[in-house]
Amino acid sequence: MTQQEFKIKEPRLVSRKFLARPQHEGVGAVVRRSIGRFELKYFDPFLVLDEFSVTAPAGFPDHPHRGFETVTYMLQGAVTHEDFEGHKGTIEAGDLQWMTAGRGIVHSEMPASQGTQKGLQLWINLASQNKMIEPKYQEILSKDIGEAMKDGVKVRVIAGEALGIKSPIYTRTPTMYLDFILKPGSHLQQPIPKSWNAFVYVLEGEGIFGNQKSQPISSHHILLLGSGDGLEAWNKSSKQLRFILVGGEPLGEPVVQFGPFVMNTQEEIDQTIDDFENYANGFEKARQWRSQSALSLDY
Ligand code: FJE
Ligand code: FE
Repeated sequence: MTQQEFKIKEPRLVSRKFLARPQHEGVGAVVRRSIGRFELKYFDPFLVLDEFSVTAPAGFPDHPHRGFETVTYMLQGAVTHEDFEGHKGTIEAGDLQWMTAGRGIVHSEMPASQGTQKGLQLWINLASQNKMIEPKYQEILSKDIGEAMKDGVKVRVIAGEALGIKSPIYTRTPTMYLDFILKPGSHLQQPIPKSWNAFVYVLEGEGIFGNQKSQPISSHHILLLGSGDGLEAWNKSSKQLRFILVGGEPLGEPVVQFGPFVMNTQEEIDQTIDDFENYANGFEKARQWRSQSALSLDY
């Protein structure tokens, strides 16, 4: 059955809603954190969702990660990343970096130009058997992200599949990540696997989600979706509506987090801190390394 023929039998309703207010993170950066805040510590398999805003000289200087993936999707401006293996690049508006930290990455993420750089960073947990894998990057330029348009609904397929377009991104934790723009008066029906957790984060405009009679939701809100086989959304306003729909298969494993290290047990976290301090088990190259941006800004 093709996606066009798919009928949603059990639309998912909004089960919880949060407004992500600005908070300070990194060095002088501002993030609107929806997942990862106190009231919503974890939405299996998602650890953090930040809508970030950085203006030079602010940024996210040299810091480590272990045990999960970071997905950075730029909305405005550009960010330069550099890691301790010499992997370096700049991601611009519409570009995507899908980084599997695995056993360990130390990197910096800094504004690449003047003005304000905006984007989304999502942290996706890895299953216990994948936490110590080799780090890996998947990078896609804006022009290479698959898009489709149908009945006033435009989608950019970051991960997964929509309107017959498939993303080339390999998701170790099965994930869908769709960027939708709905013209005024349009209606969306998007299948979501039944066993997955899924949420909507509104970027622009106002939308109605789940139930046609519910109140319109505006930007910077996250909506956790309840059970069902898909999402229905409506734009009944006079402006365009933009939001992301993200879903993932829950891992159902214990989570022990210490800042940028996410493991299954306290023993594994203690080992990780030990590895980081002693440049071992994946952190060997951190011994001598400092990012160019850190050196030039004298952090
Ligand atoms: C981090 C504090 C941080 N959200 N959004 C502590 F700020 C970070 C971190 C980020 C980050 C980076 C970008 Cl480019 C976008 C972000 C948090 O780097 F990793 C820890 N541990
Ligand atoms: Fe990082």
